[in-house]
Amino acid sequence: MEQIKVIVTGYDHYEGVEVNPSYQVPQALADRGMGGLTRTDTQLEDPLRGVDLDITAVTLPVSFAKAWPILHQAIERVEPDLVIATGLKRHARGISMERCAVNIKEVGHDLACQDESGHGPTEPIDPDGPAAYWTRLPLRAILQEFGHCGIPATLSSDAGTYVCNALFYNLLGWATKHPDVLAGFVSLPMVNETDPQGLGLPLEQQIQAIQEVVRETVRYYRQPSSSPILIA
Ligand code: PCA
Repeated sequence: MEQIKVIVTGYDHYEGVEVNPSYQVPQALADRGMGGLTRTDTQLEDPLRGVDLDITAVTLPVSFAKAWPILHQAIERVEPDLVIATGLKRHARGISMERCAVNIKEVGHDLACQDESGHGPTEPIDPDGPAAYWTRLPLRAILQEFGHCGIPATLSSDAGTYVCNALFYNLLGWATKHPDVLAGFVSLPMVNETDPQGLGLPLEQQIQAIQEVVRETVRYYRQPSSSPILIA
């Protein structure tokens, strides 16, 4: 049986957020695996057939300095085939499939660096790095599958300028030297059962969304020509 190792990441505590889906969703995948996921499109063969899927959840601190080194250590330990990072995008209504990571971090998110207007300096993440990296996840196939399952989602060109984007940028920079590994970032909305304004999606639907991301990424990993990566 072919073993495929997956790391799914999220964050522990995020200021002012009671239930952080990016903590809950990776844990649920590590506990349940793909259990309970039923296929809606019977024309495609299930890419998980004959696969021993090993899912590791990694919880990261919301810290520019610490998030990537901790994920990097986990990658060296697990030697994954796929890395799917997640984070919370507070004002999103559905799942945001992130196309690219940009070489910018707004240090002003750190309260200690803010000026009176609440802003701080903007810096490159890697002064010698490219302006952006494209995701390595098959976004078109994933969005099609979301359509079949009725999961609200959009393409996004912007994971922000905070820790999520910096982690995404560092991850994709690492992936350029490891072309066999597929890696990308998915932003999750609030859990609507716990959001005061009911914004976002139910936790179970967010878990299902990341299960679909894993499944379609495994399909692409096993048959690279089967699901184009959408970058435009
Ligand atoms: N969202 C923040 C950091 C942690 C998270 O879940 C961001 O958008 O960068």
